[in-house]
Amino acid sequence: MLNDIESIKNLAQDEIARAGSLKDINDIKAKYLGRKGLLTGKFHSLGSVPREDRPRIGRILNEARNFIESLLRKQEDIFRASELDRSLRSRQIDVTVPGCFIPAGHLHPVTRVLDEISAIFVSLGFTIEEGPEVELDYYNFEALNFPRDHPARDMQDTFFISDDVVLRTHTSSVQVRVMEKNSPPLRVIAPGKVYRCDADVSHIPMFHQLEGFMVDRHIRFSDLKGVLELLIHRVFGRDTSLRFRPSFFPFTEPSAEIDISCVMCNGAGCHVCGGTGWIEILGAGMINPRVYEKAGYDPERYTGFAFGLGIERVAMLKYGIDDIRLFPENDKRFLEQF
Ligand code: FA5
Repeated sequence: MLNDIESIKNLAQDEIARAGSLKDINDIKAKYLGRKGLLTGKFHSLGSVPREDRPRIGRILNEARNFIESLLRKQEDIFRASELDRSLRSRQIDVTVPGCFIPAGHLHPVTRVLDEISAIFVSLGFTIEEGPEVELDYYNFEALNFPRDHPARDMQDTFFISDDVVLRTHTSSVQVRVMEKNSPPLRVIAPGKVYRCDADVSHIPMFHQLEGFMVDRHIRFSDLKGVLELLIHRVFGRDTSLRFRPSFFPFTEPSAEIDISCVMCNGAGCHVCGGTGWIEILGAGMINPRVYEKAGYDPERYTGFAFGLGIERVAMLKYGIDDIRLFPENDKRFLEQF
């Protein structure tokens, strides 16, 4: 028995020394120490050893098992370490390879101007409201004192969805919606997209407007002038002058179109301002009492002003762009310049 144990130990030691992989180690473990392994077999035949020799033989068997197990563990550790080393080497990162350039995006110039102007009004205590772009004829025209057959409807080049539904042609459509839900005092801006069947170097079919209106007791035309002057000075600088020209909108009375001194030539006259030194920038006026009637306000009690600003026009002047159609094109060569 002792000779058998000694030769099993030596055989196992030889095989472990010759093992070439983790798989070999597992096979050797099964061959000697597995359920039907050579050394395990000797444990099973311990019963046939004379009783007085059993403790000694048992101890020798245990020592043989510990010996084989420790050789197997050692060899297994060596194989695992070299496998890890191999896989780390194959995944090595070359820190000298040039990186991939991920260009950082930025806001569209129209969004920038819209945000800048909105922030000015928020600092004056105005709140921001939104209205639907697919709008009822009622809010876009009727409630703003454009009766069905009014010729001023033609000025707006409307896209009709049905007889009673349009793509809103201006953000003035938000006025009566807000008035219906709130009582004065009101200080509101309503920025957003509007649509007109209109396209040339200074007109596009989808553009942005920012509506502003203020309704309270004793609001006067001079309040409108003060607010617009502050706006223009903040956006274009304090040297920019404003000019109010009489105009017509069915929903304001009196109405005005507001020009600013040309920011390209400082009012001297150039191709951008057509040699006049002035550029039209927005429409405005005192809210027509007929609009208050639609909203259920008492026109004897409240007065207010409203104005509507074309955002792309402001962006054109601010950034010196001579073709409005560049804004919706989204050509990166254009957008990257901002
Ligand atoms: C209006 O839309 C009125 N709702 C403005 C208003 C509001 C007046 C409140 C009184 C009180 P108008 O049609 O002029 O007005 O348009 C206002 C601005 O929108 C213009 O000054 C211009 O800057 C811009 N705009 C008009 N049509 C286009 C277009 N097709 N493309 C780009 N900008 C445009």
